[in-house]
Amino acid sequence: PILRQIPCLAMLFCISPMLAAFGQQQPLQTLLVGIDHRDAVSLDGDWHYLVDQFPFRALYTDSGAINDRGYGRNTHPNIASGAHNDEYDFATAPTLKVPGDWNTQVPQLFNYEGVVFYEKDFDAQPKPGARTFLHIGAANYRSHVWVNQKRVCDHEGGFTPFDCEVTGVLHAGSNYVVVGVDATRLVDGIPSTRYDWFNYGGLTRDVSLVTLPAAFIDDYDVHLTHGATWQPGNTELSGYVHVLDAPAGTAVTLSIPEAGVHASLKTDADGNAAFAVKASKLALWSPESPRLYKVSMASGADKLTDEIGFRDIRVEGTRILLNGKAVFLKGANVHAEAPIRGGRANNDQDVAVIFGALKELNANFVRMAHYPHDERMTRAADRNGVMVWSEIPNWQQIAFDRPEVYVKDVAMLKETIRRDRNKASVILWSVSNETPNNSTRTAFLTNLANEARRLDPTRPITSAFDTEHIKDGVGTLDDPFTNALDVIGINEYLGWYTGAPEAADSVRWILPRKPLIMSEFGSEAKAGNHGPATQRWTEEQQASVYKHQFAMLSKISELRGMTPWVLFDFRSTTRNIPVLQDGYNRKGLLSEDGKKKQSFFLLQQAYKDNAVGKP
Ligand code: GCB
Repeated sequence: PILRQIPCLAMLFCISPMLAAFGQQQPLQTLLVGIDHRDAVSLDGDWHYLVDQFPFRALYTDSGAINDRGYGRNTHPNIASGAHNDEYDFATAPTLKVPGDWNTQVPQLFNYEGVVFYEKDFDAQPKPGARTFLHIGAANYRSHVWVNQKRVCDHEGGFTPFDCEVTGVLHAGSNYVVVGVDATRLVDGIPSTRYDWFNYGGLTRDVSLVTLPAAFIDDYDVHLTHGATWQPGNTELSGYVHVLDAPAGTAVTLSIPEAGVHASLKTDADGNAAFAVKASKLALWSPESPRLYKVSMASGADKLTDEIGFRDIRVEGTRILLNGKAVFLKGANVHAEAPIRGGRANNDQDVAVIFGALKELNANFVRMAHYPHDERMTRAADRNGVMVWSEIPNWQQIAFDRPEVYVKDVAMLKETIRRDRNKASVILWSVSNETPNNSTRTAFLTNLANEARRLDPTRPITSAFDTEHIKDGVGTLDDPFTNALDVIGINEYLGWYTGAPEAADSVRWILPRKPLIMSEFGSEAKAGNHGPATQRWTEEQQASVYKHQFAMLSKISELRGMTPWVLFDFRSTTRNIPVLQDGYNRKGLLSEDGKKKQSFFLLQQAYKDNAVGKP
C-alpha cells in the first residue's frame, strides 16, 4: 500500500507487490522429449495480439494473482446494444508471427518489456482415449496459457520448452488458445534484472499440438554406458524409456537396427523401463564422424524414432577425453541472436548461418551462451559434429539468497537436461556465468552442480568464472566453487576491460588442477572500422587482442579449450555508444549482418593449424 503513494523510482518497486503472490513455485510442466520427431500440428503463423500495458490489469488481479477473468476468456465486445462489457477483442486485433519476438516485429514494441497477450484459433477433432498437449518451444519470460477459457498451464523461464495438457478442454471444431507472456525483468528471475543481451519477449519458439495415446513415451535416455569399464569396441548402451501413466509391467521395445539392438523391456511401478544392452559394433560419435543412429521406441499404441549419437566424454586429470582420446575444444561463444535478419534465432535458416560460420572457423566446439538455445541448435550440433557447452542463465547477480530462486533454478536445469540429454554433441552442462564469490552463492551453486551431476552422471559439469583481477602479471582463480566442478571456465578481457593487449604475453596463471576452457576473451570492433592496432574499436585492435591472447593461452598447461567472445555481434540494451555500438555488443568475429572481421581469419587459421593449446 505504501508503494502506491510514492512515485515509482524504478519499475521494479512498482511491480513487486503485484508479483509477490507469484512467489509460490509453479509445478514443473510436462516436457515431452523428442517432440521434434513426433507428428505434431504446427500452430506457428499469425497470432492476434494485444498489449497489456503496465500495471498489467488483464494478466494480474490487484492482489497479484493470475487473472482468469481477463483476456484468457477471449470474449468479444458487444458493439451493437445491451450491457457494457469487456473492452478488448482479439478477433479484430493485429497479428504477430509465431515463432518470433515482438520487439523486432512491431516498431512500437522494440523496447517493450511488459505483457503481451497472444491468441490463435485452431481446429481440433479430439478422439476418445487420446491425449493432446500444447507444446511451447519457449516463451520469454513467464507465460500463462488458456485454452477455451480454462487456464492449462503457467511457466517461468524464457529458454526452455513446456507442454500443457489440453485433453478434456478441446472440443470438435474451432478452439482457441490465449497466452499471456510477461517479459518483465524480475529480481528473483533467472537471469535477474541485469544482463548483457536483449530481452526479446514473446512466443519466441515453435508452438504445436501433439496427440498421443493415454499412456505414452514422455522421456527417454539412451547413452553409451559411462563408467570405468568403458572400452572402445566393447560398448554397451544404457538408460531408460519412461512411459507416462503406464501400469507396472507395461511392455516397451527399444530398437536400433543399424547397431543390432532389439530389446524388450518392462516398466516398473514408476513407468520407467531401465536397460543396459551390449552394442559392441557401434561407430562412436565424434566431430570427425558425427554418426547418428535411428533409435526407435514403442509402447502400446505409442512409438517414436529419434536420431542419437553415442560417445563417451570424461575428465582425467587436466585432460578432456572424447571416446578415450584427449581433445582440444576449438570454439566460439554464440548468443541465440539471428544473424542477418536480427531477433531471436529460431528457424532452420538462422541455425544454418550460425553453423556455417562455426564450420568455416574450423571450430569443433561452441558455447551456447548464456541459456538453452532452440532445439534446432543442439540437433545441428549433433549432425555437424560440433561439441556443445550448454548453460542455464545464472548470469552474474542472481538472488542466491532466496530459496524460491533455487527451486526455479532446479526446474530450469531439469528442463534443460531433459530436453538435450540425448544429444551426443552436448558434452558440458554449465550452471553459471561470472557469479560473485561469497558463501551464499557458493552453497547455492555447489548444490546446483551436484543436482546436475545427479540428474546426469555422464557429463562433466562446468561454470564460467570472472577474473578481472590479474595482479602483477599473475592470474589466479581462487574460488571455492571450483571444487564442485569438473571443468573450469575463465572469462577475462585483457586488452579491453583491463590492461593493454600485450600485457597478456607475460601473464602467468595459477589454476586448479582441472581442465581449463578460456570461456571468454575479446574486444569490441566495428566491422569495417580500420586504424592502428592501438586504436580501440578497430578491427586491428581486436586482432591484436587475439594475437596476444594466443601467446598467453599457448603457455597455460591446463588449457583444453577456448571460446572467444563472441561469434556474431549481438543486440544488448547496455551498449549505447552511437555509431560504434548502436545497441550492439561489438565483440563479434562477425558483424550481426555477417561481415567477417580480421579476428575471424586469425582464429580460423589458428584453429586450422592447431596453433593454440594441446589436447
Ligand atoms: C562477460 C559476460 C558476457 C558479456 C561480455 C562483455 O563477461 O559473460 O555476457 O557480454 O562479458 O562483452 O562484456
